[in-house]
Amino acid sequence: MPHHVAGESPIPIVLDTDLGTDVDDLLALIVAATDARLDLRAVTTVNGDTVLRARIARAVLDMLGRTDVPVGAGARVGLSGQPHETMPNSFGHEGRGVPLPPVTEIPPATEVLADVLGAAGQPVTLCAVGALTNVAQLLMGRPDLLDHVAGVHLLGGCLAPIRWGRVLLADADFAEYNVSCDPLALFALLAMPVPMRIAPIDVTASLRPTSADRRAIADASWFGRFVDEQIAIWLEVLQERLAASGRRRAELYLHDPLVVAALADPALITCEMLRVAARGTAGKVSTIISADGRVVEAVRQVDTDGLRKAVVRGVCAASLRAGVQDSRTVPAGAVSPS
Ligand SMILES: [Ca+2]
Repeated sequence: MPHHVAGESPIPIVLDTDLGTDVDDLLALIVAATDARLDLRAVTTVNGDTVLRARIARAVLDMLGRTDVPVGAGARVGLSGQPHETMPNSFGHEGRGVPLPPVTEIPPATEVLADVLGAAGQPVTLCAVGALTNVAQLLMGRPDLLDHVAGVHLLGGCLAPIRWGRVLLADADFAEYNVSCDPLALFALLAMPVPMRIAPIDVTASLRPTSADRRAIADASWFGRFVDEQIAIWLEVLQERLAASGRRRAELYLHDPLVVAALADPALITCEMLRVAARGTAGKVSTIISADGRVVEAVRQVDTDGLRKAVVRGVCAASLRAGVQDSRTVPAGAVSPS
């Protein structure tokens, strides 16, 4: 696993994301695009309207002056070729409040990923914070590129009961969204000779920012207000869904940023090497610790305060970059009129 040490060159990464639905992908992208310890080589999108997701990525990268980062649009459905029966790939709000660039030709994700891996002088870490389809498709089609991958770091799976304090929210066999969206991709990746790090949801389900973090984000120039509004849109959409099913209040979780921030700062996480297997069918897939599983590096503990600070720092750094890009005018649509 690449660990950054002061003075070393930044770690080359790509971010494969279902940006646009849960706002935590946006926070992951911001950390990836601004942390000096990381060298973001590409962003690729997965699951549902991947062209729209790619346009959102392009808009955010352009705001940050990262016009150098290529964006690819990936698989709309999983490796089965069919839309998932129980996992929605869109909540309908994707792109709201984002100053989207015009629709142009966007290259396929696997093409962008293959180009980045092929051209890289050192192995690249694939950060997968959505369904695993693009990554599996790439490495199944181009096994020659396996040597160019430092590791696949994914947000997904569940290895222990999910608890909030003493309250049991879900059992350890919980069918986590990212892996369940494309079970075949998970099975394929687990069978590949590529190092894997898993940040499972039993660990990330307790990672929440504070209200002071939200204020710090909102105060970080027009870009911070844009991020804060994206958070508000997501929480509103999520709250409508939760209310319909009579469940708890919508909260913001720092699932996806953990994958990226922990790569920049390994001190944020404590990992264990565990044997992990996948069980289940298309509708319900669980990751389990099993003697016949394959060895993965599993995140078991997180420095929550450290992660919160890394995310706020990322937004502040992004605001500075965005300010340099455009110190006089706010891009149309970046912030709704108040
Ligand atoms: Ca995601």
